[in-house]
Amino acid sequence: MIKIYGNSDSGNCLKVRWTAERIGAAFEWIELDSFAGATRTPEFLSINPAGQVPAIVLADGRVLAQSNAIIVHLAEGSDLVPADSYDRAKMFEWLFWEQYSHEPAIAVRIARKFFMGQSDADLDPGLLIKGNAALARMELQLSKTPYLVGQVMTLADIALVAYTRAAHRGGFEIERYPSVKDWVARMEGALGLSPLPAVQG
Ligand SMILES: N[C@@H](CCC(=O)N[C@@H](CS)C(=O)NCC(=O)O)C(=O)O
Repeated sequence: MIKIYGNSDSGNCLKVRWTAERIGAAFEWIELDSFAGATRTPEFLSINPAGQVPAIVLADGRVLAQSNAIIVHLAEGSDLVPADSYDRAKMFEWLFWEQYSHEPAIAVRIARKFFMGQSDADLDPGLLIKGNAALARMELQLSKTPYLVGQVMTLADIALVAYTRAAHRGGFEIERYPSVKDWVARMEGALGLSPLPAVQG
């Protein structure tokens, strides 16, 4: 059985959980509070020296970290990875883009504003600009195709929906991106997720 070390508040970790569930992999979820330093203990550092979740331990003891590397490994050979080489490369285009141009703005703003309670005045204004640019990039694609790579759901959609569905927690207005909003609802339906509640106050 695969062990998944994760934090249920982390989109990077949830994308691993959703992929494992979707492909029907047997797994044990080990919850670690990354906000409280649980990824920096000697025990966890011996699993992932980078001190981050998600990390998985395969049945034979091999370890894998980095959310998008993990989901690619888990979903190999499934319908979440396009057979066509161009479409597969497009999926990777979105996965790399997610880690460089989406997650560092949207996930970071969610963490600082929603989980750490920082005020807008204390936040780097560049996070809002970069996050809105990422949402606009997604809107451009999703106004043309129902999923990021085209007509069917791939790992790109699972990876990108993790923080996009929580973007309002970071102060982003998803209503400004109607195709993204519709896609989030479509993805939540496909993954069996309830919409996240609006943020109070
Ligand atoms: N690029 C990594 C990012 C992983 C990451 O930032 N994990 C955070 C939780 S979302 C973490 O473990 N932070 C704890 C720490 O750095 O001490 C991935 O996609 O897996």
